[in-house]
Amino acid sequence: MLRAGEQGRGSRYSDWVAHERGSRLRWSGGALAAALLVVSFGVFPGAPAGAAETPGAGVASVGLFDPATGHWYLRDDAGRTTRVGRFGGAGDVPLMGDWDGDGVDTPAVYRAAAGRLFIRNGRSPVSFVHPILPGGVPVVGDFDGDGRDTVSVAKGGLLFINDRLGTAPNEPLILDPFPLSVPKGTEALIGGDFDGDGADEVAAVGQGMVELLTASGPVPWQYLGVGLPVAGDWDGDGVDTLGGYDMWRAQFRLFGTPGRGEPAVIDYGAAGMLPVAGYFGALPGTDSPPRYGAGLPPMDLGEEGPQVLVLQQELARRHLYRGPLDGVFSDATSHAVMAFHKVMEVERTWVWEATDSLVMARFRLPPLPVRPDEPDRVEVDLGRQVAYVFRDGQVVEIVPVSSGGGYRYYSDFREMHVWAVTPRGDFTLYRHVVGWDWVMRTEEDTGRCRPHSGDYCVYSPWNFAPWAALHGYEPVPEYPVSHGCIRMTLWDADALEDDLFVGMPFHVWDEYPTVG
Ligand SMILES: [Ca+2]
Ligand SMILES: [Ca+2]
Ligand SMILES: [Ca+2]
Ligand SMILES: [Ca+2]
Repeated sequence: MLRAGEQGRGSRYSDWVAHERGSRLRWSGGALAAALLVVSFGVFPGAPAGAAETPGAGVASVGLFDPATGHWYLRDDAGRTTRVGRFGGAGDVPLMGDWDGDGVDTPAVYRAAAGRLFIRNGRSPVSFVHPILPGGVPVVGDFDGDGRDTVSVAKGGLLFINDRLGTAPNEPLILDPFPLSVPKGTEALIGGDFDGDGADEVAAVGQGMVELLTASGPVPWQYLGVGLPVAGDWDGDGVDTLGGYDMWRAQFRLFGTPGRGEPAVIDYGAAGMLPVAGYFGALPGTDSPPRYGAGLPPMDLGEEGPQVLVLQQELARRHLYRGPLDGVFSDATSHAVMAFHKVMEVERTWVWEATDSLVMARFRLPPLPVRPDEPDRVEVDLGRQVAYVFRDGQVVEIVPVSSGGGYRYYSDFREMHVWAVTPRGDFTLYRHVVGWDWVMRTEEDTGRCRPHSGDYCVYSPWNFAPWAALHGYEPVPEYPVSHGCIRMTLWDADALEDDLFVGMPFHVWDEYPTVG
């Protein structure tokens, strides 16, 4: 058993390599339970929970990678910064590890699209390039406890641990034959010696929840909350614990033993930078820190990376986003950003603007009608062009919509000129068809339309009046454009299938007056 305040990683490794080699990740359920007890209830009473300021060679530090410049800002315990690089760039996942086993962690980047791992050792400009699984989620760790960190990549719900790929050229990839299963919805993997036995385990993080990956499957472990995960031995007790980098606050929060004490908070951050952690060794510490700045950088359609994931998480938390949390600025992400702009009454653009982080900081819903006798209902705000879905008295979805454009047009169905106007008032959803459907007139109409043959079709309509439904359609622009129906995106129509029901109250209004 380790003592509190056990020294540095280098000595720990040399002590442990002999008897820990080959122990691997194949914990039995019982061994894991025992390990979890150690972690959860703490057998190190002398260990200050989450005290990152404890001096000593064995204390991990945090840093930031700037994808825009390839610079790495490494922060030491005294808060001084050493800048290294340039190494890596936009789209790269920054990693830190002790690739050569000298006790000092150095950078690597995982270039997912290309399936390449670039490893840099020390301050040498030489880096080693290894082919590696593309399009996966990387994790660094010393999984076999030999003192050298390696990179493994999870894909398709499986993580094959790899104990090679370091600072030797042309090192063959030797994957462990027993893959660990990775939970669905995993956003990041993080390696660390969470039980202090000298070999690293892998934790999976998704929606702020952390699960430990074991040979017998993922095991729920702790709640991390908002932030990109890092791990390290912040207090030098020989046990790694988690931390999170909160981009919105430009702040690291370093946790100690789960459930014990408050996290240590380090204000260190800059918009657009990504967190790393490790044992950086003796650094000069004479460089300027990155210019402090909270929030996310501007982002465009098609952009990928952790900052996009952080944005998706926040939009989902605000009920604006119903797509996958995959770090890809997709159409669904773009429409969620549009909904955000509509709700906040700022310029209706499809991209994340430089000023949007400040807008998000003051995000709140506009005044909405109070209807205590209608806990489940829809409120359509034609002024902002959004629909609010209430369940149990709470807004559970904010949906960008496009309503009647206010122009006059000839209707083939009704064989007359009509105005493209959405009816206002208090209604009830009375008819629903799943999938593509004609523009419906009566309850007897059935879905027979062919969406690509020139028929005027709508997707999964919810009628609230004759000729008027909330339905899926393409496109859903930022302004009112429909013939009188209320358009939403096809994916929102699918996502709302479980939120809406026939008989649900449905209210349509232009502007809800602010009280007072
Ligand atoms: Ca090293
Ligand atoms: Ca190793
Ligand atoms: Ca371990
Ligand atoms: Ca620790």
